[in-house]
Amino acid sequence: MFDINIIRKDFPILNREVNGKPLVYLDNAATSQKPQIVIDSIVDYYSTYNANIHRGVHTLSQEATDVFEIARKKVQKHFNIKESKEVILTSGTTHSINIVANGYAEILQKGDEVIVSAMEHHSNIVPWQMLCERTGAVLKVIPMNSEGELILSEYEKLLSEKTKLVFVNHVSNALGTINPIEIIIEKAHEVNAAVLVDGAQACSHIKVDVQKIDVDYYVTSAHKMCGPTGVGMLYGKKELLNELQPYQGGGEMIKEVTFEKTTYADLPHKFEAGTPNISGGIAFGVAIDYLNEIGFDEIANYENELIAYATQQLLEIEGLKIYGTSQYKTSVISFNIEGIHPYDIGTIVDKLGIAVRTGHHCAQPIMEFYKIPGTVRASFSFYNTKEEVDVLVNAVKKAKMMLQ
Ligand code: C6P
Repeated sequence: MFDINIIRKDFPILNREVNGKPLVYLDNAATSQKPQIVIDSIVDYYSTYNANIHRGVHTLSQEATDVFEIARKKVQKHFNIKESKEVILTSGTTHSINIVANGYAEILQKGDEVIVSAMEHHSNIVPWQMLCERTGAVLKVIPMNSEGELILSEYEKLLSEKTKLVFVNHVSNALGTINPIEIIIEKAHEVNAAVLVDGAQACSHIKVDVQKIDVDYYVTSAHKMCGPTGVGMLYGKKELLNELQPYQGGGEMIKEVTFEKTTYADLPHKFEAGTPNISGGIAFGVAIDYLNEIGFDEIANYENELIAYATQQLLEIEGLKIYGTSQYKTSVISFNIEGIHPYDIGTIVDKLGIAVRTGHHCAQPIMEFYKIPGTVRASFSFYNTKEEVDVLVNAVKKAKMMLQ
């Protein structure tokens, strides 16, 4: 049973006030709030079994190693990953993408082509541009339409035997569009190109089965999924990850080191140089359990109701325009009011206790497409309420009155 009142009690931060008003947290696409059980798991690690992992024979080290590896298995199970060695625990989506992009520096040849979409976060653009500069590969872009949907017929025209990689987000952080990644993957595989899907905005709303969608690399951040910052996942098919050079050298990623030559450890350790974010990895596993206990179908149903209500209420405000109007959307509403800068709306609603993000959302090409400086982005989670939508709508109306 999805009971919003019980769920809200799990999140201590939701009790606080901001500027003398109850906090209305609508910046979930930037980072989610954390339930007490996730916070407790971090405190528990540091209070009772803090030690470095994979290194010591002593009891604390073994306890910490066991719990960290259990967390890896939770990630594996959640995403239906075939083998736990295919789960690389990274510092987050950005780190995961850079590992793969760096690995392809040794594989791509001058004149090879890679394809990105027009609605990517900078994290899924810049590392590939750097790769193209290093290798002489050519970056092509899948265009989008004014609803904020990728134009698949144009994508198909870009694909050829020269295409080596396609990288696309599962859900756009600035528009909320859910991209048809199954079709994108299938078409890329027809020309033997590998696909990396950036799941940073998808994994708190959608339960992803990497084997079912047959994706080659899937990346995400724990902090978008009620977990802590500084930890995330790189999933890659074993045979592909084995072909990539490690991104960083250091402790724990080696088999043998001499001054003449170093051989690398097997997966996943080859890509996990140095002491990892141990408490973060453990808490990531706890967050995954927490979300599954609530249930992804329940989360999606509830959030869909919330987004439909918020969209309808906001559209009643004259001059308000929503960017990202696909019918396939998660709970993000990006909007502007004619003649008002998004930053000014964000500042006024903050005075009323409401957290939204304003600006380009690290997705400047989208803003360039719509010819706008940025948007106000309200992003909802399963712990938000219809009453909070009303607070937002009233605050936006007030801001409009003050600014126009
Ligand atoms: N988007 C937002 O407010 P990191 O910072 O590595 O955890 O995630 C980067 C990232 C990559 N891809 C997508 C689709 C994202 O949305 C993000 C993070 C936040 O939209 C912070 S910029």
